[in-house]
Amino acid sequence: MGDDYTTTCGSHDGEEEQLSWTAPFSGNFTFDTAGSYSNTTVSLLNSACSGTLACMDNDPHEALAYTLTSGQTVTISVDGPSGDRYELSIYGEQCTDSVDNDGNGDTDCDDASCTGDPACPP
Ligand SMILES: [Ca+2]
Ligand SMILES: [Ca+2]
Ligand SMILES: [Ca+2]
Ligand SMILES: [Ca+2]
Repeated sequence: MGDDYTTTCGSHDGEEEQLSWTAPFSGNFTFDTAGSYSNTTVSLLNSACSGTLACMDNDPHEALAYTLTSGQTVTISVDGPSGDRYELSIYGEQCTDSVDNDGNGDTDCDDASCTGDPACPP
């Protein structure tokens, strides 16, 4: 860990943990730091870490939603006070597989995260 990246939002920049992650399907994904010990900031960067796609700093934890296409790779950065460990959950709903992928009780087009998906007529 180190503080190599400065967040573009919020006030909880600090040492960050970053990981590269590839979307398993096209959809709206949520990057959730619920359960982290300290106040966090979540950022999504492009795969080269040269640009910030999205940033969220709620109090204390974030559920940052972002739409990605299948196979798209992003870098997730979780910033917070030095020395703390962070919890990160990633979930999303694939809108056409008849499975409740994110386990929230709503499947495919019944799930709010599929609102606006081409597979789900309004
Ligand atoms: Ca930082
Ligand atoms: Ca926060
Ligand atoms: Ca599904
Ligand atoms: Ca669901």
